[in-house]
Amino acid sequence: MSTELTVTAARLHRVRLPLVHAFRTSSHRKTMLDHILIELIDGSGAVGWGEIASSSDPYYAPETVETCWHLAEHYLLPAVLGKSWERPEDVPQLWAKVRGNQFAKAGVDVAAWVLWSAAQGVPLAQALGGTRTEVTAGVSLGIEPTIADLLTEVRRQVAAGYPRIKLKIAPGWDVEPVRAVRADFPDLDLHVDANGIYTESVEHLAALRALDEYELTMIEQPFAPRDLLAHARLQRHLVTPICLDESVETLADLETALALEAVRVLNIKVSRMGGLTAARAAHDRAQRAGVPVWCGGMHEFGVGRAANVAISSLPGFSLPSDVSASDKYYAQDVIAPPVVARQGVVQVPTATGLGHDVDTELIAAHTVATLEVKA
Ligand code: OSB
Ligand code: MG
Repeated sequence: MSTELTVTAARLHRVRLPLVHAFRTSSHRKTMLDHILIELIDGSGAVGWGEIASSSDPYYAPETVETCWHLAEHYLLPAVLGKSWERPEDVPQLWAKVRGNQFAKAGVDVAAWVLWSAAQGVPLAQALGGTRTEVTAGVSLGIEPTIADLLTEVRRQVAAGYPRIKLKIAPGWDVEPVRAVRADFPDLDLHVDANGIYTESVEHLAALRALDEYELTMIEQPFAPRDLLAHARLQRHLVTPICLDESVETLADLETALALEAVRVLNIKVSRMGGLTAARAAHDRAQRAGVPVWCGGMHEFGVGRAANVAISSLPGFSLPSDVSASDKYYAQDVIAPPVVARQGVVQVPTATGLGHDVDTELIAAHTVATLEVKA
């Protein structure tokens, strides 16, 4: 069935939620997040929700909450409002002139997919071509004050049933925490994520090569995002597969990484790729190349989390995704029911569209800014 959709109004909500447990990466520490929830509203009054999950500061990616708001208000929504489209894949075409700004684009793209799948009467996962009825979740653990604190967190998450743990690392917090966790959990599916902090200095390379001893599933993004050659050089000396995250913002980035043999595993983030259309294309390309993928996260609120679950239902997502249950992150989530995991497994919703209700009262209670724009 082909339906034309026209978004006639849109709302932005800047929403602040506290994390249940402070999170530290190689670049920064955070205790609360401001994400921008987006409503796209069509002529019939139907609403599609999306989420801009940008960090507040430009340390993971160049975008911030303010740049995303600016892009949505002045470029992306004006490009979409009043235009008719048949499929969500048509929506990114409407802002094709806008370079970069993947996080801002992703929020609007997800809202378009949610609006469309609800209008079609199908679950978002099915609209994307997903085949899994459940997806396996891993947990990403930040840098903790001490090794003992880290071991407490690992024990807690393993006891909750999560089958894979990823540890954030940084120079000075790499071989030691990995050795400690490995000693207590010899068979755990374990990997590390450096968020691009290492260089090819003698000391850094020694630490990265020492990690090869611990049977990690992957080492994620050791070097700076644009330094694909450094990743290719390191991979030649490692048995452990290198996974790329920040380096891959576009399909062309993925193509280059494949050509350089800089990527053996791909972290596909809906936000970092600019939305579900691009994330699915990256999945398809990686599958053709025989590269396993998993879905990374940005501590999404429930709306973005539901989109991550949906994309993780595609067949090439063969490794556990960072789609832990809502309660790993937030005391109360913006969707009902929240995302739950049983023994590390999350069910893919069968309800149409997003597959969860959006809790507008909870959102209103945590909103710090709103904006409505009309065609
Ligand atoms: O590199 O995957 C990352 C959070 C903020 C910035 C970067 C990253 C992360 C995570 C969180 O690892 C994963 C999650 O949402 O559970
Ligand atoms: Mg990462």
